[in-house]
Parts: sequence; C-alpha cells; structure tokens
Amino acid sequence: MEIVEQNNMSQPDLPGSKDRKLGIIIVVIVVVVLALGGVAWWWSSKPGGQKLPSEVINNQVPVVDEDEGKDKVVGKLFLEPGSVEVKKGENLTVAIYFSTGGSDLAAVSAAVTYDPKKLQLVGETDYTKASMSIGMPEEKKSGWLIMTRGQMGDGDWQDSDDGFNGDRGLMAKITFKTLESGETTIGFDTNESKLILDDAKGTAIKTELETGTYIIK
Ligand SMILES: [Ca+2]
Ligand SMILES: [Ca+2]
Repeated sequence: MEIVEQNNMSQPDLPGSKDRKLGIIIVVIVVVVLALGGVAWWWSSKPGGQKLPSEVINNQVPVVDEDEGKDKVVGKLFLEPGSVEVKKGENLTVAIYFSTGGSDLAAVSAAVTYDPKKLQLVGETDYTKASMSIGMPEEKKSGWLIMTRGQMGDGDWQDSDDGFNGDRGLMAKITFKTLESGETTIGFDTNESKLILDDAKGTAIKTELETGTYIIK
C-alpha cells in the first residue's frame, strides 16, 4: 500500500487511472461474489447440504461455534455465612455471593427465599460493595426477595475483560431480624435465580444454589 501511495505522490495520476482502479475494485467484487455464489451453489447442491453456514459465506473458513461450551459453564449462588448461631431477637446479616464459572456474566438475579415466621427483613438491601454496578428494582414479598444487578459486557462471554467474571461476586448484603427459636434456612428460588451470560442473547447458565442453615437460640 505504501509503495502505491508514494507512486501516486510522485507521479500525477494518468488520465483514466482512477477509473481503472474503480474497474479493478468492481472486478474483484464480482469475482468474490461469483466465487461465494459458487461455494453456495456447490454446498446447497450436495445431498443433505441445504443449509449453508454463514461462516462459509462470510469468511470461507468455518469459525468456532460461539455457543459451544455454554452448557458446560456452571455458576453458583451462595451465602456467607452459610451457617451461624444467632440469639433470638438479634439481627442476622448475610452476604449473597455468586461465582460465574469462569465466564463473563452481564446480569445476575438472586431470588432469596426464607421463612417469614422465623426471619424478618429489616432495613434496606446493602449494595454498597456490589460487584455489578447497574442496579435494578427489587421485588419483595413475604418470604421472598429478588435482587437483580447488571454489568456492561460486549457480547463475548469468554474474553474476561468486561461484564463480571469471578468466583466471588458480591450481589448484596441483607439483614434479618430473628423472630423465633429453632433452625431455619435461607435459600434461592430455582426458577427466579439466574446467572446471565455476556453473550448478547440473555443465556442463563447452569447454577448451583447453596442453602444456608441458621440456628436461632
Ligand atoms: Ca465479555
Ligand atoms: Ca471485551
């Protein structure tokens, strides 16, 4: 490219040279289109070859399926502490963490479930050290709290430089007042808790949900 430009600098364009360049470009485009058309025709004429992967048309080199491996990613939602003893009437604060299973996540919904006879949410959810910067409205009902947060990604769930990627992402801290003596659990709802990949498709990964067990004395 440099040589061509230098030549153009030192020699004024010959009449018609721009037209010639344009002609070359058009010829190249026509050749490429014909070649791709040929590939497409050859592919579709093969027995059982009706579907032409777009990768072949665009690059002529099949690329790795970007969805491959997503089903093998396993994330986790867990609580800290996972078990503790608390005196009745005292507060119990638990932190909700998530592990991304090595992939970039763009959003996390943690639907915490608890026994409202034994535990009562007090105060506001503490998002001050949350690992994801974008907050979304909570949903609360008796025995339930759904928290959702997001982090800007780029649609590439494997590049590890955006979204959130890590074993110990903090969703939030929540505080309960303990109401009744006995053992109680805090867990996560299977359907509402979701770890969403940074794949621009909203794919939820497999997620282990750990339940915490708490003794109220
Ligand atoms: Ca990414
Ligand atoms: Ca990136």
